[in-house]
Amino acid sequence: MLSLLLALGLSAPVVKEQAPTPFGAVPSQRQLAWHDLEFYGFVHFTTNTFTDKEWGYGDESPAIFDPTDFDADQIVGVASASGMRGLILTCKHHDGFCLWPTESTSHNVSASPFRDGQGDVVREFSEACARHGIQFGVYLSPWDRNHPGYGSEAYIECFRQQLRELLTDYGPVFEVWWDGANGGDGYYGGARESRRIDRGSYYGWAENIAMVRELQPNAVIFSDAGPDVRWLGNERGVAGDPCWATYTPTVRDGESKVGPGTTRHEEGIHGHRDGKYWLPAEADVSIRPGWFYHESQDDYVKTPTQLVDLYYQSIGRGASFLLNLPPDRRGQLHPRDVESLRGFRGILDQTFGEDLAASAEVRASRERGETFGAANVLDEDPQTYWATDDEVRTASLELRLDAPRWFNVVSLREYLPLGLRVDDWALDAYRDGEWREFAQGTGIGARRLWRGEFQFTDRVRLRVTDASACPALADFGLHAEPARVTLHGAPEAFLGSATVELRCDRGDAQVHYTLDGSEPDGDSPLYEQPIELRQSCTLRAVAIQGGVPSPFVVARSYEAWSAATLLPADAALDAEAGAGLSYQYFEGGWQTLDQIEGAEPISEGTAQTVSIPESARQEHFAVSFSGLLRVPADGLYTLFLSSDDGSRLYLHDQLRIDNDGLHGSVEKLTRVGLTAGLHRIRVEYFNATGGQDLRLSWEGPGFSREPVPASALSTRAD
Ligand code: FUL
Repeated sequence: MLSLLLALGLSAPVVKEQAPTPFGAVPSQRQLAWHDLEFYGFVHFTTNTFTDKEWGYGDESPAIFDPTDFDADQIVGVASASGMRGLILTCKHHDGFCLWPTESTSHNVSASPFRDGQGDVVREFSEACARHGIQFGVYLSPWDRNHPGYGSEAYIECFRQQLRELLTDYGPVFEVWWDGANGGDGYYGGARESRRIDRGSYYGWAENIAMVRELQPNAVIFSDAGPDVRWLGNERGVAGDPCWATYTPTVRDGESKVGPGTTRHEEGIHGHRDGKYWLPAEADVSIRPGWFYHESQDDYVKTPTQLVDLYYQSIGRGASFLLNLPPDRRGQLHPRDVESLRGFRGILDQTFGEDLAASAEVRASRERGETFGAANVLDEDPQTYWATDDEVRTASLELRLDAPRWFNVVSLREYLPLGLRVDDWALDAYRDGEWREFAQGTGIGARRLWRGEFQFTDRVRLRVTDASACPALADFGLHAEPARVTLHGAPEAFLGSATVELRCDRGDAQVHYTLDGSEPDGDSPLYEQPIELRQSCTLRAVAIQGGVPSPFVVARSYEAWSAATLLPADAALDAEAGAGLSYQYFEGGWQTLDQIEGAEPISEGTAQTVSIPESARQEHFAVSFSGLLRVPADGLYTLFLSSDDGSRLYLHDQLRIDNDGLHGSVEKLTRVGLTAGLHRIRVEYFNATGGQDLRLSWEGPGFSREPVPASALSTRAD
């Protein structure tokens, strides 16, 4: 053919190399668009904001929904300034109150004083999203604790009408969010009873999905079962490492079929390498312990540093990051949440504002011709990628920078339309005449962020060490986080005096600090040697590079204690019966530990550590542990209690940690001076639905933080 063309004097057509064939499950167009969002928010707002609850029972009067200064633009403006590309509003939470004037039930915003009964929160919200150029999504709880017909066909009609209204009247919707908490006790139009439904079949999911497809073909649907985006099984916002975008949801024992709330969601954290579907993970978490606003949690807003960690633990592992921002009773985001988001954004902007690889030269060990050349990983175009010939399973890409640079973040992306191809990889830096490996990992997918110790080099290499199909990589970037100071040595509480050491992760930065809690700057004392602390104080330190202070400010309060304040061991308790603690196990639906009082235990036993007994069911149970804590030496101890949902810890029958309430995994601590010997301890815990977690750890004189071991626990003889 070619010779024929030449003979005829015609030039040969430009033959582009053929693209590799896709491997395994691949994303749909709507999923590809969703991957681009990466970071978006939840807004939990309803009657719960005014009753101070996490789950309304369904009997709340609409009269209480009365925000004093609702401002959708404030909420959406803050979200968009923090980098969110969409917001999902709880149009209806489990209590059934609808934030729009729906025709489906009178239990809605038009029966409230908000805008004199003429208001529509969903409209104000969706319009504010459009004004700020971010996408709008809907949370519509399948469970409805208000509706009289919940459990029968009548409610399904109502649910579908609500869905139809939300998907028809409020413009484009990017995500429909279906929760798995389904069925249980509620008001149900006055019946006040418990209603169980078959989660797999009751809602007729196939028809609901078809309705979303018909009315909003570009919207993705979220649930633990997908079909487009999956829950990853915890509400801490942390994806597994690796977190494959491919997944095959399977039903839990006792459930009829795959649907929201029926799956083995614990498998969502890693996904399945050979999963049947492209069903990527979404990592959801609240900026506060609760999903709704509670004034009592104003001191527990996640810090910028914690939010940045979550960014790497979600987006950095290929999941999306869904961060909840709960408006307060004014109907706006609280100043502390706003401040934290600003700090978070500042850190990310400084980190990702410059790609140190952008002007590098790039070479590949193998290339699939010019169209799929190595340079594609450096251009800004996500549609171009580097690939190798089909049979290649190991290959490398080298970046040569114009001069040695500091970096501690590496960003990688696969070209998703061709599926997940890379299994294992490693990163090397060229230093002192040789390649040195500084990282390795499994899986790349939508985005893989390696973050670790600073490297200083002008040559960086990615090695694909194993792949299931020839690699196809769209992005390879290098970034430097602002410098960060860490504190070492002195514990947060000490007897007498203690010494603290300040370390900075960048050799080219200087550290300045204050001891009176004030903001440190270049005029504050320069850190030169370890600081001796003799009294309670708040230490704040910052790294300054080239005159610019880092947005990472480290702050810690230290307490100086005296020996006279130690809590004495209970001399009457020197009889120990055996290792571990006694426990009682309860079953039932609760929102707080107070409600368990007086309940009869279903079983009793001995537990080696404070953790959820293996025999416990998935949801709606409680456990109470009691016995003795053996304290090895006089001194200061910190006890940390982490739980999802609520927990409490008592020492000598005195409440020391109150971590009660419905919430995701939250850790609280108590610091206490104890003398050596036996101290009475009790821990109470309950789980409603969703993720579950219970951990007790401690640190004390001579040992750093560890789970409280069985050897420090004993049952009581009496
Ligand atoms: C959970 C719900 O029960 C919580 O209230 C919250 O809406 C969260 C995002 O999903 O399972």
